[in-house]
Amino acid sequence: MTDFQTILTETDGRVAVITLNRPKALNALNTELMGEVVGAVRAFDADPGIGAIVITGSEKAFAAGADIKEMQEKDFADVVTEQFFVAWDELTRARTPIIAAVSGYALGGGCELAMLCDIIIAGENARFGQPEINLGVIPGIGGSQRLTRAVGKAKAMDLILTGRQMKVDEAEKLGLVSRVVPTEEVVSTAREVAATIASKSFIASSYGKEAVNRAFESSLTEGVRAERSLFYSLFATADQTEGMSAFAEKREPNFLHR
Ligand code: CO8
Repeated sequence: MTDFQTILTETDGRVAVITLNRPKALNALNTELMGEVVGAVRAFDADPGIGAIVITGSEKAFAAGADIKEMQEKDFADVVTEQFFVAWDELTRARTPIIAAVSGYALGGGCELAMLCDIIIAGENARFGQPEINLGVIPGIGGSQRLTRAVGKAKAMDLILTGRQMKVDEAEKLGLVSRVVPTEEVVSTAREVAATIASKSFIASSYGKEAVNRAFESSLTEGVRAERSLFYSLFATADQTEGMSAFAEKREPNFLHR
């Protein structure tokens, strides 16, 4: 995977790392960057050697939002005909767990990108917010929906209607972020979490992800039914046999991965 203009990619064992790399624009998300991130995630998700993906930015900015200078000239017909930013939805179809390692600004589309990921590891300097209201618009990459489901109506209304930035302690208290660590340890912690996830059975981790995501999209009864069906089907895998045998034999499991 080479020839990217706006991101850097690397792999470390079964972990893939995608680093947003538009430092002069605080990693503002333009169409090119979206295409590259989505393409890289698609490729890593199809790679049997990869078990978890980390998406990160710089220490100053995970991403300061959609690229305002790119959006500035667009009118209604442009955004409708281009299906502007719809491609980000593809991240939700990745089976591989994705971890956002967030330092600095995660605003607008940056906050939405973090919320498109499965786990958010945040640095002490992280700032989350949906400031689109200051530009005369509202979130457009799922922010009004995912933020509301993540933190509830009261806080989502507050953040989306005032456009204020939220410090990391508030984000952690609200359950938006999974862990807060010193800023300089964000990427290393995310890599460690990713390596831990990548060491498990891939089928089990992707089903675990699917089951949790189902909670966001269905009723409790339907979600529990979906979980049960995923749970039962794992008993058809060699990884279930291996995992339970390893426990009984007091040894580490050797999962097939995929
Ligand atoms: N877009 C484009 N350029 C940006 C962006 C952005 N979102 N954010 C920062 N930049 C650029 C600045 O223009 C500046 O460039 P230059 O040096 O050429 O002037 C450079 O990055 C550095 O920025 P600042 O000088 O402003 O840095 P500061 O440290 O002073 O401030 C802030 C940092 C507070 C993050 C500030 O840059 C800021 O407020 N940025 C905009 C934040 C924002 O409003 N984000 C929301 C964007 S809208 C959005 O995300 C909507 C998504 C939904 C679209 C879906 C369509 C369907």
